[in-house]
Amino acid sequence: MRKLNFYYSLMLLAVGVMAASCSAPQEKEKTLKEAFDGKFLMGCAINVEQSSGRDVVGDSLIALHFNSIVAENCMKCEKIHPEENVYFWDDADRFVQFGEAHNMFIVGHCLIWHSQCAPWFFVDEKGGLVSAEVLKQRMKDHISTIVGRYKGRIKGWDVVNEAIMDDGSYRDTYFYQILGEEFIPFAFQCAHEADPDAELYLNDYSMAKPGKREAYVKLIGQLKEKGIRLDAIGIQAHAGMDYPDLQEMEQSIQAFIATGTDVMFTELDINALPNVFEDGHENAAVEERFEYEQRMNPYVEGMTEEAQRLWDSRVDGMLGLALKYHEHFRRVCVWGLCDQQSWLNDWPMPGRTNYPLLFDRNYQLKPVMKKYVK
Ligand code: 9MR
Repeated sequence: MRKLNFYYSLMLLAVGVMAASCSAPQEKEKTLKEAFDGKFLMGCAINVEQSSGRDVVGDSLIALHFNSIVAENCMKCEKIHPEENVYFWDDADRFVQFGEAHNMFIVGHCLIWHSQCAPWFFVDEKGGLVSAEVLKQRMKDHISTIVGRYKGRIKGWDVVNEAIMDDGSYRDTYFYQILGEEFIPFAFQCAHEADPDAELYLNDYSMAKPGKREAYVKLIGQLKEKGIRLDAIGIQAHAGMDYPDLQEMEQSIQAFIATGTDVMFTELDINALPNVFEDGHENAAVEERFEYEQRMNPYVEGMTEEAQRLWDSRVDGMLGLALKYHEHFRRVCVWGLCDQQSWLNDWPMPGRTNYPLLFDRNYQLKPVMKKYVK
């Protein structure tokens, strides 16, 4: 009897081993960069905590999932060039070193932007606005010093950021007031001279708006006519629960591609919270601010299932467009790693709990992404 039990146990063990060896091996989940490999680069905007190694968990996720990075803030004029002839390189250097250490396609953001431009840039010693000649010299110094320092290491630059209004008119910035439309080709020329191999981009938000679309198509044509290098249009893609209209976005993608220029989603995030702008307008202008209101912060304890479903469908909608046009999409870049790190917790209303990114507050990839990485 005991012998029988022994053989019986042996048989059970053998059956178990056979079953285990016959069952399909566990499929390892892909990383995001693997999931979209061959389609487009997967980028992430990183903050100085991350580029300096202080966000240890975040850094390991960025290294694992992304093959491109962009500097969220440390290369903006007021940070990197706060006074005339004074540059602050520490954060930008660390950002570039981080990208190189992980073999990433490194993107510089941004050379010419009205916002976050250091105040000295437009002012002469008497406090008046500088002449066109002086502004051009300052732009040239700024661009050639920064692009030159990272020549061959930063592979692409947002040269001009947010130059056009939603209705298609030029934004009334000091660059425009002093130099007119010429400030754009001039900036591109300076960047190209400083690193002839670097890719050069125009970058803007609300690109699904017809006025903006038309203005950019026209601008691309003008730059091409002048023989200016322009590699791709950066569609920032700061989206929300009800904007942009995906059909309008698709029309913009098609219109840009039709000019022979590639496209990218450069600052993708999806604002999960109620739109505080009265007319519900789509926006990413950092200077717009509202007082905190409790009713505008409904998901402090977490999103409702219904809101989550809608949010997920917005992610699928945006990624669907990038996948559909992947032959012309160079990169999809998210504007931050985890929800708690997003600028959208404090813009345009401070102190809200937002859920705009692909990783949650516990550094977990959100369920909506599982189908892409399986
Ligand atoms: O995410 C950035 C935030 O941390 C900064 O405070 C803000 C001002 O510099 O800029 C945010 O990034 C902006 C980007 O540089 C350009 N497009 C709009 C982005 C969101 O405002």
